Amino acid sequence: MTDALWFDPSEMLIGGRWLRAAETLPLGNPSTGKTIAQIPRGQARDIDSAVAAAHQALSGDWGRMSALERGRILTRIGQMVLERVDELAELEALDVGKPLKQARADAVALARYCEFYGGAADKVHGETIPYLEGYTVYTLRQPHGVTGHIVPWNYPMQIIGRSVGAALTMGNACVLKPAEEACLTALAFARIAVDAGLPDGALNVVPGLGAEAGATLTAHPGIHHISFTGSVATGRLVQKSAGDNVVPVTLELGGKSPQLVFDDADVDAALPFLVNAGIQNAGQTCSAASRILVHRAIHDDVVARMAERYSALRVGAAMDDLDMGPLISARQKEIVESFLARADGLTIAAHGEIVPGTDPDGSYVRPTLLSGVTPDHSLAQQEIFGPVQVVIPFESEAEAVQIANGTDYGLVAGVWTRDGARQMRLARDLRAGQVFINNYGAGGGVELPFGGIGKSGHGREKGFEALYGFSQLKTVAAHHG
Ligand code: TXE
Repeated sequence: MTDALWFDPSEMLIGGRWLRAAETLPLGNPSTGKTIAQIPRGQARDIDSAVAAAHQALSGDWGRMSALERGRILTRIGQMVLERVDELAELEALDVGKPLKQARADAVALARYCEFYGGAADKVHGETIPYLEGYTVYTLRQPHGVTGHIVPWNYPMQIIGRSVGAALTMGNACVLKPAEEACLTALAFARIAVDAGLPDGALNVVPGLGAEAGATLTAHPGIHHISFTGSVATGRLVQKSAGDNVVPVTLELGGKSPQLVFDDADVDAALPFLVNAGIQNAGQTCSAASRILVHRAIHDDVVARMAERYSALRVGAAMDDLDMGPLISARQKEIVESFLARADGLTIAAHGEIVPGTDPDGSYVRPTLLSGVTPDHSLAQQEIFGPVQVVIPFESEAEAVQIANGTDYGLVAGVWTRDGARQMRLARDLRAGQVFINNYGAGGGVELPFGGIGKSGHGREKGFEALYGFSQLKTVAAHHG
């Protein structure tokens, strides 16, 4: 076991108790390919116990707690996360393979979610509605009950912050199934939450395989809401399970997000955003800007300047804290390489460099910038989930919008132009849950509602919208004469 571990990762949290599962799974370090820990392989019976514990929490202290008190606990968790930012960053870097400074930013974001939601807990109000004479009508926002959270491996801390943080704020009791590839910070977060005074059963964490613990959780009749972040294929299964139990589901399924660069853009300002939004977390970011659409008049110049940045990128072990780490797994590396094998006929504008001395068993790939790509090419249509960006030229605003909207996805879009009217037109016309104008926030913005259109999913997380999503509205009509 690695020195960075200050707890036993083979234990899961159910009803306030740390328990061992009947079986464990090896957890790999993507930088070295070595096993760093054994984690629980949660089974159906563990999920059953976790759901039962969550129900018990709702009928106990947690269910009776005021919004103010819930907010205080969330705020306390946020403070304790901040105190342990470096430890959490180290765990995330080891587990996910992201460079330390990126892992640290995720830990700070987790704290920020807890602070934001802690402060918001008592600020979600209902309304009074004028109705018939002799009536008083008002609305109440109440928790769904038990919420199931399926979290992927790419941003465990941020996704736990935005989904579990918001669900707890509204008084739900949560069952969290982190990804089998990366669950250390989920377990660490749970330990911090318990230390901060979160009542038993309000948060239960059962690591395990998607097809076992994950599928049991999403199909469980005792769950009242499901929040899922992951692939489209698994999202479909999750939505079917939610349909069988007739419960609401929030799906965040990734994307093929574009940044549009017009010929009046401030290219100097755009450049760092264009590149970083493609290679951040080795491109394994749902809102990665994997397509760069550039006006023909400045296309060659932008490609050359992006290529210059690509050539300076250095890839290495997470702990070496370079520009990019490895991919999460050998499997993800195979997926990315199979996409690159289809790049025949495209121009490789530039590569980054894997620094000498990296472990041959780590899942490293070179960041790759491709130009000369047509909008219908599979590399311009499908989510690669690796450090690969395609540059596509356009002639007019109308064509840019058509290309930008021309995939199955619609998560985020970025627009670089100084023309204010064009900014407004594109904000209206781009098919995306978030539009950034003269900036691009891959994964950022705790306060900013976030979610997709089309195959990117549905439902909104982050900001106050998440609090509405993690609660249900009740209308009370009182007749008093
Ligand atoms: O995803 P899965 P994977 C995309 C990305 C990537 C691809 C495959 O394109 O290359 O998906 O990644 C749990 N019932 N994204 O295989 O299978 C699983 O245990 C319930 C985009 O990792 O969707 C994990 O916790 N749960 C993305 C989570 O689902 C199940 C983030 C994600 O796994 C399950 C990750 C089942 N039947 C991948 N099967 C984003 N939107 O950011 C698996 N899981």
